[in-house]
Amino acid sequence: MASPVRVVVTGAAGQIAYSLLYQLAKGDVFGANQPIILTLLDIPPMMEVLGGVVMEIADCALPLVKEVIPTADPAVAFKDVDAAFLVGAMPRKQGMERKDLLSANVKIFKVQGEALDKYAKKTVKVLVVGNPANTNALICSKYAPSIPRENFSAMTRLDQNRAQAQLAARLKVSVDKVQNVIIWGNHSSTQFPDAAHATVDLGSGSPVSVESAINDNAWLTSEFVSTVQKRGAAVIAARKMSSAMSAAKAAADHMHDIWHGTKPGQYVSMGVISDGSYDTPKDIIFSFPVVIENKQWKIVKGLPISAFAREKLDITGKELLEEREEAMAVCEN
Ligand code: NAX
Repeated sequence: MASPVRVVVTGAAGQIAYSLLYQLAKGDVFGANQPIILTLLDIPPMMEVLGGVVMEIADCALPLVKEVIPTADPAVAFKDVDAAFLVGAMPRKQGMERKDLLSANVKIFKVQGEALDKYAKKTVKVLVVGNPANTNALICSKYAPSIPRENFSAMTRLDQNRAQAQLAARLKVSVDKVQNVIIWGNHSSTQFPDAAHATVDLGSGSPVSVESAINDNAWLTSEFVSTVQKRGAAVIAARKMSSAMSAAKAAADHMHDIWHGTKPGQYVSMGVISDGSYDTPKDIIFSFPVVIENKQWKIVKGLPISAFAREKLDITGKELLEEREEAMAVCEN
């Protein structure tokens, strides 16, 4: 049997982690035969709750789990990790401005970046889920200069999965028949869910463009976009809590694809360090379509960008530049 992969989950006593840990422990992400050591980080007041989570992992009786280490100490949590799911962050409280949330959370990611730099393997793959995910990933990477910037990514896979599900429902096909829908930019309400390059297999075996299959450009450029952008808020309104099961599934999908690669002809969206592709600002974590091979992503280049898409890419890029500025001011203080 392979030697265990060492994986840290932060915010391990929270609701996303509660769904994510089961998927990790049963082999959905790193492989059905890949043993795993889980280190679970949360803050000191959550240690009792975390103890309950550890009991439940044991009670799942899953053979791949070799060890579970609950801790409030980043030095323990990040020691020699191969993969990191940075889920833990402060939730937005009533009356709190976006700016206040950003200041509180980027500080967490500064500290965790420093800890990754000091304790993790240099090959560690870091997925940032905690919001504001793109900017947190940027800050985390900045404070972990000994780890390649390409090893940090931010999660927009939930938005991609939501978009794919909306298109599949509209086309009355199962979700796997829809491919290559793109989420551009920030994981926020300025994100741009783009179906212009998406394809659907309607049963003939050879995919056709989603645009031609739906044949309703007004829907694709208005209702579809806003439904995906506002899906998180719709879930909160209904559930009184934010997306957790779907967020955990998306985190698992994201890391699965980093680990095992994307399928030929398919791409996925993730927030990665921008090289200025598609005339986006450089050095922000921007969600692009990527293909992955040997645990390395590459931005899919050369897709035609319509005037409508251009405007959307510019709006979300501008927001990320503003977030970067605010975050740097907080961290340098
Ligand atoms: P919860 O509030 O249920 O759990 C968060 C956990 O993080 C808590 O147990 C808390 O004690 C812990 N925590 C806080 N500070 C910490 C620190 N410094 N070190 C370690 N742990 C710490 O939130 P949950 O619903 O699990 O959501 C977690 C984060 O994911 C939030 O920031 C949320 O906004 C974000 N999301 C991101 C999504 C994305 O697509 N990128 C979608 C889902 C989700 O909204």
